[in-house]
Amino acid sequence: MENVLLKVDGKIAEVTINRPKALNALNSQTLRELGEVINKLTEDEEIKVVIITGAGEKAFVAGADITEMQSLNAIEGRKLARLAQKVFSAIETMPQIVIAAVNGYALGGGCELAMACDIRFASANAKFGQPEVTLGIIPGFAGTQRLPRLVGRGVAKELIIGGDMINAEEAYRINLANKIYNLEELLPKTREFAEKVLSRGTLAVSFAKTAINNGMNMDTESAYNYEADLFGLCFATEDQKEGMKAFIEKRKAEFKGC
Ligand code: DAK
Repeated sequence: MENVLLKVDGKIAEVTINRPKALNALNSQTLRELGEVINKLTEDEEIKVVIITGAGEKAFVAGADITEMQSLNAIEGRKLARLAQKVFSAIETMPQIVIAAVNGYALGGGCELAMACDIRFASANAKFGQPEVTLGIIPGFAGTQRLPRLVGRGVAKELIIGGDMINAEEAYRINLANKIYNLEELLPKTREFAEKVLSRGTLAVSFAKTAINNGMNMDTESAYNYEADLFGLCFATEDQKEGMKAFIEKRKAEFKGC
C-alpha cells in the first residue's frame, strides 16, 4: 500500500495515513487503502487496540483531497461520500478500541476521521475544524452527525457554520480532544493508554464500546435494556471470573480475552 502504513506491535496496530506532501489529505485511493486495512484488522482477533495517526509533524489529515474533489460530478461526489462513510463506520463499529493520535491539522474529513475513533489524543500544535462551507460544501463524512453528538448542537453549529479552525486547547475545552500532549509525547502517551486498555478485560472493553455507541442511538429505556444484556453477557466470560477472583485474592487479574 502506498498511502496507508500498518505497523503491528503485539496486540496494538498503528495505522499511519501517509501522504505528507498533501498534508495526508484523503483521496479515494487512500480511503480505499484505509478501508482495506480496517477490514483486515477487524478480522484479526489478536489485535485489541488500533492507533490512527498521520505521517509527518504537520498534519493528522487535512481533509478530503480538494484537488481530486474539485471536478467531481454529483454522482461521483455521492460515491466518494459513501466510500468514506463506510470506512469511517467500520472504524466506529470495529470490536477493537481505536485511538486517534491527532498530530497536527485535523480538518474536514480529517476531523471526521478523528471523530469516528473512540478517543482523540491531540498534540499541542493540532488544529481541528470543519471548513467545508469555505469550499461551498458541507461536511459529508458524517461530521454534521458526529460533531453535535460529541460537543453539543450549539458548538457544532458554530464550528460547521463558521468554518473556522480551533486549536488543541479549544478542542480540549469543548470535549473534541480527550487530552493534549507535546508532539514528541503524543505517540508514547497514546501507546501507554493502549497498553492500559490491554491490561483490562478486553471483552468488557469491547462490550463497553458497543454499549456506548449503540445505546446513544436508542431511546433511554431500550439503551438501559441493551446495557443490561451486555452486562449479563460479561458473566459468560472467563475474564469476569478471573477479574472478580483476582480482586478477592488481592492480586492483579490476568485476563485472557475470552
Ligand atoms: N487536499 C489536497 N491537498 C491539500 C489539502 C487538501 N485538503 N490540504 C493541503 N493540501 C496540500 C496543499 O495543496 C499543498 O500542496 P502543494 O501546493 O505543496 O502541492 C500541501 O498540501 C501543503 O499545504 P499548504 O502549502 O497549504 O500548507 P500551509 O501550512 O500553508 O496550510 C492548511 C495548511 C491545512 C491550513 C491548508 O493546506 C489548508 O487550508 N488546507 C485545506 C484544508 C481544508 O479545507 N480541508 C477540508 C477539506 S474539505 C464529500 C464529503 C466530505 C468531504 C468531501 C466530499 N462528498 C460528499 C463527496 C470532505 C471535505 C473536506 O474534507
